[in-house]
Amino acid sequence: MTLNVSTAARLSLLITTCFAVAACSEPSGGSAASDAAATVAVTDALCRPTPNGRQVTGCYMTVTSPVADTLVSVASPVAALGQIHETRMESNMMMMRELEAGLPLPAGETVELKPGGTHIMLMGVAEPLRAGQSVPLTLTFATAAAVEVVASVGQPTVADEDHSGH
Ligand SMILES: [Cu+2]
Repeated sequence: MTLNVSTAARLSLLITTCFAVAACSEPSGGSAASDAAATVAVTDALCRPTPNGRQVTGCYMTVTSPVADTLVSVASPVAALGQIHETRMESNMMMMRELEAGLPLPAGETVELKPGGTHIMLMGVAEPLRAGQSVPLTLTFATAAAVEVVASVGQPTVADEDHSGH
């Protein structure tokens, strides 16, 4: 709950700052407007509860960028490390691999991070994550401004087999 409140406060501060900047630069041209239009939309953020005794979990969300961009990293205060993983079949085995160059976001296309596909992996999760909690995530992009979201903790509704390797 503390995290929720402080994240909300920071977000509203961010929004206020954006409005102030847009208002100041409005007479000089459209650059502020196009920056605002390039904001990446992130919805449906969800992190799985951590399995007993494990400090690793997967997070899922949908990401839509109005212009071509790349999701380059994801960080969270609850985890030592965040990685972007893809899931692939190799020799009939489901393998996960870090997307070291990030996840491409084609212009205007909704990119789904979901079980069995591309996902966020949080590692070094110090405190166990339980259903009903929330997890702040900061997404960093190659071009667009970073986006902060609060993921809820729960089981995804879709079939999942992607974390058998962890
Ligand atoms: Cu993974």
